[in-house]
Amino acid sequence: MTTVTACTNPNLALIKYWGKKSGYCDIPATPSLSIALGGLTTTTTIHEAVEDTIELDGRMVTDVKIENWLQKVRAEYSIPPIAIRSENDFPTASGLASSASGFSALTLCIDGLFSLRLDQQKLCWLARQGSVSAARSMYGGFVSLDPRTMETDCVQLQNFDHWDLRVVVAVCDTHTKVTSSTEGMARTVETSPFYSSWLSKTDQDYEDCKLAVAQKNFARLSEIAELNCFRMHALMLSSQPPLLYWNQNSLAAIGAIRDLQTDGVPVFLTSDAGPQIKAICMPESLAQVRTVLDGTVGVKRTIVAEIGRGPVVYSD
Ligand code: 2P0
Repeated sequence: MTTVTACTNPNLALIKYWGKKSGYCDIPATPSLSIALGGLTTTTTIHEAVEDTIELDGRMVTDVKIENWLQKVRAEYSIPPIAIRSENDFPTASGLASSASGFSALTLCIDGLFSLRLDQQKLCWLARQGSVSAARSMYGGFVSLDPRTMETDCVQLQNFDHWDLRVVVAVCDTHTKVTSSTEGMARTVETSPFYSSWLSKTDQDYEDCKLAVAQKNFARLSEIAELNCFRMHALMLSSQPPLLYWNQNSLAAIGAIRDLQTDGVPVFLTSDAGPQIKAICMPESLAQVRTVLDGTVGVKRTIVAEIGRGPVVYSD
């Protein structure tokens, strides 16, 4: 085997991770629950080389996050220099967590090429050393990452075909974000007077969301996921200096989704550490939701995803 390729999906959290456990860089403070974004793929290929090289979306780059991650991996396993080539079939500046799909794909490539044969929890642990949310991209479907368990378990709660939901991403800005998630959440933990409330509320949001997903209760899921998203953005805003990830186009997209809800369309929104707004709906409302967001002044484009099936790995 000379090369290994892994294809993974980015993921979208319905219950958010914002803040690490005190003293750790790889353990979230609260449980999160995400969906794999099918139709959006990161494809990563690696092979042995004379020195480490990284090619991202066709360009040779220096990537400190990947280099630091490789150092951590080599502290555990004997890994020779590798050439990495990684491509996203979705825009990197679209706010679609390419670090999650990127680190999960890279983890699977290393496991495959060097026959590490790691079990699923160890793979998730390794991916988390790059980006905590990368552990969730190790699975398709509905996924939970729970730090309250012994191993900080990352598990698939439901397979991709459990519930046919669609996601419409309203791209509201195409520039790279100013404050990274890592930096932003560290600032929140240090400075927000509301961080302890966030910690005490998220466990319940997570349990409620898990139940709504199991029961396929769209109305309940809408309520909990929006609440959790707005709580996270309120928390970000309460940091010092404040973290405002939205722009006027994000507010226009939120307004458009609110209008759809007022008209009785089953749709809800969520948003991460960036300006993009994501609308989640049932397949029968997809065309209407997309048309409205495409027609909203300020929305640059829309991207549609379904529930993803999870990673695929192959070798040559
Ligand atoms: C999430 N985010 O649960 C939340 C919502 C952003 C907002 O996971 O520091 O890129 O590398 O662990 O994994 C972004 O966090 O940050 C994230 P690090 P990561 O999806």
